[in-house]
Amino acid sequence: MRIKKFHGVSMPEVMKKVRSEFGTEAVILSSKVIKNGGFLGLFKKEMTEVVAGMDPDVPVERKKAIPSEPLLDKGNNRENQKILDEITQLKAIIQDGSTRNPALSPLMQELEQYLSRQGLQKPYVQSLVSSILEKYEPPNKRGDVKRMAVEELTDMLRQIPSGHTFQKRYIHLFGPTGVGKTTTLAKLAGDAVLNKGWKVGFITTDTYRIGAVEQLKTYAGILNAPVEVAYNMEDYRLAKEKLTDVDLVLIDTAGRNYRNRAFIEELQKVIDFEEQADHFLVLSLTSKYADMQAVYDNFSFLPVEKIIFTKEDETSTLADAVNLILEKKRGPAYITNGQDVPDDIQSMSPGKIAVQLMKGYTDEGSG
Ligand SMILES: Nc1nc2c(ncn2[C@@H]2O[C@H](COP(=O)(O)OP(=O)(O)OP(=O)(O)O)[C@@H](O)[C@H]2O)c(=O)[nH]1
Ligand SMILES: [Mg+2]
Repeated sequence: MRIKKFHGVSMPEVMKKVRSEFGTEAVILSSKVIKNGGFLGLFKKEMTEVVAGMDPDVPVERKKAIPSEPLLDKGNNRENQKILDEITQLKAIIQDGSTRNPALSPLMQELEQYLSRQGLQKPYVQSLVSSILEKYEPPNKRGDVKRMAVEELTDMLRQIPSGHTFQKRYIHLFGPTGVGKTTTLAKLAGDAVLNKGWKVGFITTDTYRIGAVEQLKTYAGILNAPVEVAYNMEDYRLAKEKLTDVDLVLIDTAGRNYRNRAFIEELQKVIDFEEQADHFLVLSLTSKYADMQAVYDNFSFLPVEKIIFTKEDETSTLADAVNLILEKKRGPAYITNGQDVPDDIQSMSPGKIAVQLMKGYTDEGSG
């Protein structure tokens, strides 16, 4: 590890120096305020001193070439015990597996641990913590830490377009089985009919699951909206022609195991992706992150602009939504939080997500 001291008049200034020399991988080992300069001990200026370290990329060959001098010295028991103790400590730190960085202030360590426990991926935890250290004076109250984290997280998420404004005439929903596509489509239709006074129509291409058409027809009946069923691309185009007098057409699709690319190819045979339409991928927050990534990746070559995350009420954290948004640079259009149509859906903004993720971080106590 390369270790170096950095100085500056403020923490943000020093952090900038650390980053420009050591990059984002730098580890802060300690920080303190020191007095510098002056004359005969007078007029000294306050400076911030940070000791930072960085792991240079040691090539594999060099690692092998380390001389084979014995680490433990045969005759010196006390010295040997000291080395063994240090190795044990290092092992414990490595096995801990958390992002705990003992060089950070206790409050910032606590923030790191909170975010990691929520399930936020390590690089995002680290970049959040370093932007806080870079931009603000070191916080000394939990309330301040929370406010800064919400602000920084909002900033990170704001780079990626989110929300939905009903600009396009067609809305398509795709996604794995049972994530809530049909229910969400009914919620969106409810919003358009009840709040905008629009006339809506549905097309369903889910001719696969028994009862799927009836399920949609039940919702459509309540909203007094027509339903067209499409078995193939020709039906799909005809259905659109039949619905020219409605303001918004909502298109439901069958839930399939989209970790398998073949199902996406099948989908392309029925849905026209060239169409000027909103294409939303629906993912349940109760599913495993690796599976969400795999499904997203399979859809990534299609014009899927945004993600709808469902079943927020069945999970304790939005961390995986944040991970996916930041990793794939695709924002959320909505988050749904219950089975009730049309109420249990929220348009998502970066601020709301940030507040949600930090809501378990209380102003007092630990956690
Ligand atoms: N808890 C909870 N349940 C939801 C939510 N959205 C949908 N559901 C429930 O999830 C189940 C499946 O919903 P559907 O809308 O049929 O899901 P789908 O994706 O259309 O399912 P397939 O068409 O079979 O792939 C139903 O019991 C819904 O009530 C939500 O936000 N929270
Ligand atoms: Mg369905």
